[in-house]
Amino acid sequence: MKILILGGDGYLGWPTAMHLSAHGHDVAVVDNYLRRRMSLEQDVGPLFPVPNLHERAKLWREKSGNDVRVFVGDMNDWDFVASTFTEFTPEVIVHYAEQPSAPYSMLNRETATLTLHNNLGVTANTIFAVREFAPDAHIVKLGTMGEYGTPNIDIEEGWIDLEHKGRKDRFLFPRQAGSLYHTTKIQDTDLLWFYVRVWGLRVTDLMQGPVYGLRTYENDGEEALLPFFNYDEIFGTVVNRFIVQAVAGYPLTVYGKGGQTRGYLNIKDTLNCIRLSIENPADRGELRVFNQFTETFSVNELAERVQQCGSRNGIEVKIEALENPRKELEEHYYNPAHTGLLELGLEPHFLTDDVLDDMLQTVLRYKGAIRNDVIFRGVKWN
Ligand code: USQ
Repeated sequence: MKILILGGDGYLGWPTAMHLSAHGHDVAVVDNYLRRRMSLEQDVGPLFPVPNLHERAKLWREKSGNDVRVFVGDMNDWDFVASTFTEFTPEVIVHYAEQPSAPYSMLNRETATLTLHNNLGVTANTIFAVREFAPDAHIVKLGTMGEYGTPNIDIEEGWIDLEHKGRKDRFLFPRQAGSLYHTTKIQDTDLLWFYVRVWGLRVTDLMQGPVYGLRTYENDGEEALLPFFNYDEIFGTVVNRFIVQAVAGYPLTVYGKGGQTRGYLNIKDTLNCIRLSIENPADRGELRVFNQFTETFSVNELAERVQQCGSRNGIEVKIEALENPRKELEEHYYNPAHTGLLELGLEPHFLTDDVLDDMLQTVLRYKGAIRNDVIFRGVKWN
């Protein structure tokens, strides 16, 4: 299939491009390098330098013999959107092109409005472009498990059947996010659902949990093809951060009581989930929702696992409970359904000791590049 990946430069975008290309699809990537610019602006950066998209596409061509086309531009700019869609004519659009950081969205008014404009503007332009240039295309949109928040009831897979005063109907599962970034993902879902109803779009909305890892089948640990790997407070996510902190000898930064529980997945499973969603598309007029994670952990459990990983590898790892800069429940019920992707054939790669050890060994190669000053800044929610 002809697949256009929006946000092809990001942590997941480029690995997805190589994965789909390796599986025989005709892939193009779009990015305006927003993530790189935001990192520079905040004086943070990935653990190791990442070649730009043209360079990565060249490296991938040498390795696989496959072409990945590169479009550099802003999906908020309609002229760019129109020319990209007319030139490439996608059958599938994978939409990762969002400001992905909760702390960044909570820094100040400017970062909040950038998050709103970028995330909602790109989603709206994607919808309009599909309607105008690729009406039968399938939109595969990255949402987040954070859309649901942490309600005191079981979380269903996207939808809930309600009975009220003797009558029944089906609704999107209630959503109440914990950051502005996560809130824009709720708004994306609402936009998509509206246009699914009025224009009969074909959409899969993937409620993804925090992703970890570096190694994919396509990069096989090869340095120049590794993903953009952030470990700073703004753009790094908890498992990747804890591994880097362990290597740096920095006490693991558990926020508050550490009972915050989320659904996690290996980067390899993100790629498989995206491919399975593409190869088994949603119907026209369907908003299909999958909860995309493979296992749940609390922050305390993750910290202990990383501490044990340190001891196996001869590194003493300390854990430090910090005052939580975020506003979130630190002890809560969490039981989300996640059967849809397993039914499509997902075979999970769990967070085993081997996976943790492999991550730690990879990060050890870059120990000298770790900047302790970016690990914790304490971006406060209020
Ligand atoms: N946490 C710590 N210490 C840290 C970093 C995080 O205790 O040093 C805690 C946070 O307070 C939170 C949990 O770990 O309770 C997860 O935080 P995170 O920074 O790994 O993830 P989050 O901000 O929720 O966002 C990340 C991605 C986002 C994606 C989301 C999925 O940045 O793009 O949507 O994971 S989910 O968490 O399910 O909403």
